[in-house]
Amino acid sequence: MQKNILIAITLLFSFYSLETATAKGLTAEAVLGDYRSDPLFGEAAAQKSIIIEVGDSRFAPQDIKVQANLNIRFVFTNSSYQTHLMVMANDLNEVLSDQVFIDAYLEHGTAQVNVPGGHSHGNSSSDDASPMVKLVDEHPAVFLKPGETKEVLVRFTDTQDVQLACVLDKHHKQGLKGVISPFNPE
Ligand SMILES: [Cu+2]
Repeated sequence: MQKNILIAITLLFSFYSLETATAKGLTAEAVLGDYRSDPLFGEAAAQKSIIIEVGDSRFAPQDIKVQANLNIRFVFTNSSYQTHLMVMANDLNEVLSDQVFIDAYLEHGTAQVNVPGGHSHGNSSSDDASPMVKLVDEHPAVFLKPGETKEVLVRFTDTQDVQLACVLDKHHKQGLKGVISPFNPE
């Protein structure tokens, strides 16, 4: 009888100390490793942020200089009454002629489910605050309904100029077109 109580007390203490030890060692780093340097760690992976306000016939800034080989976070806010699909490409015509690419964003935009609290879920994360770092060849894009703010993480691997434009309803011809110029630091 007494032996059982002793065992019970011993077990209780060992559980207690085990729990305490685990709680003390339980940091984000212990679970996730060096997550801050993980390129998939979204916002934390951005080394620079650029805020772009999209209007009806122009966006600002429209002439953007970025350092090459850095993760640049582009945050777009649509302050117009129209829907825009802002895309980056070395050759904008490649995107304009790629209706499948454009349609994927349009469908996603309408199929999007809004959850109370403002967080949105879609069945594709291609234009959401996706934690993926995009390359120019992948044609980084954000689909923006009026009033929406969305972001995309991009890395420019060379210093070739990149076109940034809305590819919907010929908006690029109405002024929604600009240039991103990557540079290498001296
Ligand atoms: Cu547009």
